[in-house]
Amino acid sequence: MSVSVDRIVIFNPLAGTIRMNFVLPDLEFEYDALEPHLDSLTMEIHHTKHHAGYTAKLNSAIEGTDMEGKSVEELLLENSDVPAIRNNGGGYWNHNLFWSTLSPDGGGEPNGDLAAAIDDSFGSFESMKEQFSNAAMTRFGSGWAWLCFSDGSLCICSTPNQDNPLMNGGGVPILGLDVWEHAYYKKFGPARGEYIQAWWNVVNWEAVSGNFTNSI
Ligand code: MN3
Repeated sequence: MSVSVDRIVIFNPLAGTIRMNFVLPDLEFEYDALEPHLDSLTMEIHHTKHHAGYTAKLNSAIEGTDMEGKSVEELLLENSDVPAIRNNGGGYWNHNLFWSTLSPDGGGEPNGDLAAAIDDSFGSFESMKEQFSNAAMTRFGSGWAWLCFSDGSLCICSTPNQDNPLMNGGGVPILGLDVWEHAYYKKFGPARGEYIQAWWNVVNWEAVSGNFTNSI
């Protein structure tokens, strides 16, 4: 699995136990670093309110249950029938992937093995980009678009809410785009298509290539 799970161990002197919690990861760049493509205020709210909220609610959902101590991937695979895990574990994992595949130095096209795999699976980078943008555009309501590795090739899909393909055997996501309105409405209003086009300029293909290598 390509996305690291950040956890801290807490010693609770009252309970006399050691508890493990999921931790909101820091971004590797400033909130305004993706301007003018993705705006600073949206990035800050998205990270400190939305992603932080999923993280806190995930920790609450597992506290004191036999789900404590599982990795987030184990929770998604084994416990996604629990709504609080599906929504908040999904939200936690999805945003970890999202931030890690963004960069102020992003955009352009991948190279190496990932570029070859995209050509094999979609014919060309442009064709993949078109299919991915279409999946993101046509996801009704809130959700995500995904580029996944599954059964030896790459595929594109979308999921509702904070679901992801790990939950339903749809493959291992190596790139995901958040199309919830909270991800774009302040800057783009209802123009989701403009947000999608802006986002391509900050995709960190080096990170996506690393995810691809780890998933095959
Ligand atoms: Mn979001």
